[in-house]
Amino acid sequence: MKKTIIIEGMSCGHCEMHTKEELEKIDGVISATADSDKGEAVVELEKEVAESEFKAAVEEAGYNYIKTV
Ligand SMILES: [Cu+2]
Repeated sequence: MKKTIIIEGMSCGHCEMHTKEELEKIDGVISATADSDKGEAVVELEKEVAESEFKAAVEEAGYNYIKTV
């Protein structure tokens, strides 16, 4: 199962790395990719993860969580 997270504030590869690392700390996230050009991250999940977990991870990385689609 994959979900896309809309994020504001990433501007380069370092931002993508921070976001990826924080998202991959979440229990249930197998892997994450982040794209600063698109302003989004895609997470591969092994189980349901609450949207609030994604929000907390994105904010911990230092960016603005918009929504999960
Ligand atoms: Cu950056």
